[in-house]
Amino acid sequence: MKVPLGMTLVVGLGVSGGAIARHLAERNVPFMLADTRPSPPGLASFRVDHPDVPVYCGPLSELDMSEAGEIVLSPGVDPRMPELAAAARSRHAQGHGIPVIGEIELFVRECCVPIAAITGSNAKSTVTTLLGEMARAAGRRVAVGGNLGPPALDLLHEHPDAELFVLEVSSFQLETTVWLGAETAAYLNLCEDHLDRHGDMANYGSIKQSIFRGARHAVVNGEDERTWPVMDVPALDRFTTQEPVDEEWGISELEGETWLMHGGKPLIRTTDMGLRGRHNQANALAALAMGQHLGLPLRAMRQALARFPGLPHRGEWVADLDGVSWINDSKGTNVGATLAAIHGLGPTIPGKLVLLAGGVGKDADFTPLAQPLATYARAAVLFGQDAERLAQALPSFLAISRVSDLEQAMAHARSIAEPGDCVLLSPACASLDQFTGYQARGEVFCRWVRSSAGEASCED
Ligand code: UMA
Ligand code: ADP
Repeated sequence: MKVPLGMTLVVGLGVSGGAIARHLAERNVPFMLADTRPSPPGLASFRVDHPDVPVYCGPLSELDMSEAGEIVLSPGVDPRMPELAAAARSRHAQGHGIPVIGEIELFVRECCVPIAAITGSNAKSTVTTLLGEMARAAGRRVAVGGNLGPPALDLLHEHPDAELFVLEVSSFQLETTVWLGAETAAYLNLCEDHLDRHGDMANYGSIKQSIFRGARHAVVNGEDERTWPVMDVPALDRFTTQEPVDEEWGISELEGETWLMHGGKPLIRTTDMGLRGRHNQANALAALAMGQHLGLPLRAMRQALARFPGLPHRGEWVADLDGVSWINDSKGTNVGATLAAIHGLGPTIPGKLVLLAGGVGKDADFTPLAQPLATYARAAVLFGQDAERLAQALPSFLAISRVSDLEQAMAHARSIAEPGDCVLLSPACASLDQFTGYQARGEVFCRWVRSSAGEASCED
C-alpha cells in the first residue's frame, strides 16, 4: 500500500491517534491511518467515525511512505523505527526529509494561549493536576491534560475558550515535538525509565531537555543539574527539599513547624497541605513556582494545596489489616518512584516495610533499591517478568520471595507482616506483562485489601 502524494500519515490507533484523526478531519486535512498491529483495538469504531480515511494495518516495511506530506506519530510508536527514520531522512522534491512529528507539535501549531508544560521521570501527573487546581482556584479558564489524558488535541477542541493549557508531556511526546514554546516549563526530576525505548540516560535526558525549546520560564530541580536547561531560557526558578538559598523555592523549619518557602518568605505549613511526604513537598514547590510565573495569587494556590489530596495509585493509603497499613503506589513504575516511596514511608512507620514489586523493568538498574530496603524493609515479595532480575539486585539478607502474581504476593505479605509494618505496592516496574495498566494493577490491590478488611468494594 502507498500513502498518496502529499497526504498526512497518522501512525498508531490509540488514544492519541484518535485525537489526531479528529483534529485533522475537523480541519479538512486529507490523511491516512496506519497501525503496526494486524487488528488494533478501536479499528471498527475508527472506520465508523472516518469512513473515507484509508487504513493500513501491518508492518511499516510494507507501507510505501515515500510521498507522504507529513507523518504524525502516536507516542507509543518509536520514531527510530527504520522505516520512519528513513522517511525522515528521505529527500523530498522540496529537498528535505518528510517531517515526522507528534500530537503535541500539532497542538502547538494551533494553540494561541499560554502553555504550562511539565515533564520529568516522576511526579508529572501530580504537578500537572495540582497546577490545574491552582489555576482553577484562581478563577482561570484552564484545560488540563496531555500524557495523563485527555490528549492535548482533544483539550484544544473541547475548551475553545481556555486561557491556559496545563500539559503533562512525556519523553515519548517530546521526542516528536519540534518547538513547544511554553510560557512556563518544568523539568522535575530524572531517573532511569523507558531505556528500552530511549537507549541510554544521555539520550533520555536530552529528549526531556526539549521541553525548554522556546520556553519563557523554566522550573528546575535544584538538587539535580540534569534538569537545568542546556539552552537559554529568559527566567528560571529552582526548587529544592532543602533550606532555600537566595530566591529558591525550598523547605524550612520555623518555630518547630515545616514550611514551604520562597526565599525567606513562608508560603504554607506542610501540615496544612493535603499531600503527604517530602517528595510531594517538592512537587508543591514546583507547582507554586510555575503558578507565580503565571500570575496566580498565592491565596488561591494555598487553597488548592490545602484541598488536593493527591491522585489515586500514588502513595495512596488503602486500609489497615491487623495493625498493618497497606499502601497502593502502583504508579511507582520506575526505580526513582519506588525510592521516593521507600524514603517517604520508611522513617515514618513503627515497623518495617514489606515491598511488593516486579513487572516490566524497562532495562532499568535496580541496585539503588538495595540500600534503602536494607534500612527500612523486612521483606520483598517479587512477581512478574523481571522478578528474577530484581531479586539479583537486592541484599541477600533481606527475606526475598518470588511468586507468580500480585494476588499471591499480597497473600504472602499478609502472612509475614507484623503489627506496625506497612505493605507497600510500589513495583518499580511497568505492569503490562500481567495487567492492562498501572490502574488495573492498583485496583486489584485495592479490591483485595478492602475485601480482606471486610469492605464490599473498591471506592475509586
Ligand atoms: N502500538 C503499536 N503499533 C502502533 C501504535 C501503537 O504496536 O502502530 C502500541 C504501542 O507500542 C503501545 C500501544 O500500542 O504499546 C499504545 O500506544 P499509543 O501511542 O497508541 O498510546 P495512546 O493510546 O495514544 O496513549 C498515549 C500515551 N501512551 C504512551 O505514551 C505509550 C498515554 O500515556 C497518554 O495518556 C495518551 O497518549 C494521551 O496523551 C500513557 C503512558 O503510559 C499513560 N505514558 C508513558 C508514561 O507515562 O510513562 C509515557
Ligand atoms: P508521572 O506522571 O511522572 O508518572 P505521578 O504524579 O503519576 O508522576 O507519580 C508517579 C510515581 O512517582 C508515584 O509512584 C509517586 O508516588 C511518585 N512520585 C511522586 N512525586 C515524586 C517525586 N518528587 N520524586 C519521585 N517520585 C515521586
